[in-house]
Amino acid sequence: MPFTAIPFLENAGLKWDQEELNPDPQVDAQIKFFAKEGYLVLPKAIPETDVDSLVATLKAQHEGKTYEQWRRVQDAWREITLVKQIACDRKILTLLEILYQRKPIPFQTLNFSLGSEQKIHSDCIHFSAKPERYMCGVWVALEDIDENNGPLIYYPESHTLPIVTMEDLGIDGSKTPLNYEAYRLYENYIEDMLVGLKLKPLSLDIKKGDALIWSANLLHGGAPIRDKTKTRFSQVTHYYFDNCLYYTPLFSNTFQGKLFYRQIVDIETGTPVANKYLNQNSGNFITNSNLPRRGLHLLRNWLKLERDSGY
Ligand SMILES: O=C(O)CCC(=O)C(=O)O
Repeated sequence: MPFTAIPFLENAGLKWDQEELNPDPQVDAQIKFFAKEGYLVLPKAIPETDVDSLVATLKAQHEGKTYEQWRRVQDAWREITLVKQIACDRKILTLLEILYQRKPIPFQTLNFSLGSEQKIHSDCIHFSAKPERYMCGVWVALEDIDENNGPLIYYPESHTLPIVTMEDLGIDGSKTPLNYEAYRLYENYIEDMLVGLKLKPLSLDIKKGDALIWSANLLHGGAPIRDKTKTRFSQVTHYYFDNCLYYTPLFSNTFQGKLFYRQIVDIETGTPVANKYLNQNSGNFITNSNLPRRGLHLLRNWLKLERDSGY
């Protein structure tokens, strides 16, 4: 397999039909599907008993609150063993390592009780890496999903599109206030792009315990909830891969090297992971130019925003 700085699956020069990418024909087919479509569905990825027990634990933990009040819980892996267990599921980690040829690092979990209704986006605006595209999401259904409870929607093959950055919108991310105002412009841009390119979405109709992997730049979001009485229990785990530099493009100006670094923690080990660039440790400092002026107060605000918004 040729070495490339980007994930080998994202190498447009690879001749899918002519190369055996894995000796196991089923895995070989999975790799090729993921490379072409940018996503992969894994039926029965997580045992039903674990899923039921996790939903019961989440409900017990939020007793007395409406689902709306805990629609999205970030990083529950710190308190709930089953969340961590799903994030670190050995079979999923092994497959991710095959797909990316690097060790996967689960670094964030989101547990939803209701559909997110989140606008279409690529995770590359929130979680990027250098080399780029070393990131993916794994979405696990904690109950049966259909068109009524706000399923995940996603755009096959959209991962091959260029990555949209804040610079593309004429915005210097390193100077924008650390809030999500500029993000709305990004969402509008993507909305226009979907119309302009006539991209066709799929809606994720899967059963409890099934999962879907999306690649870094695959466009996705949450469909409107048609039946407001329905829950949509699900868990997303976001993964980076080792030996990369991790940062948030939304608050960066990459061309000028002003990167808003992320200090990620490996959920498996509970320890921080060093940012690395070309095999060397890189700084973990934050270079958004708003910070010196408003200092720690702003940083705290941003961290809270990040927590509340799921990023
Ligand atoms: O679960 C959803 O509806 C969307 C989740 C999502 O977009 C994300 O975690 O990046």
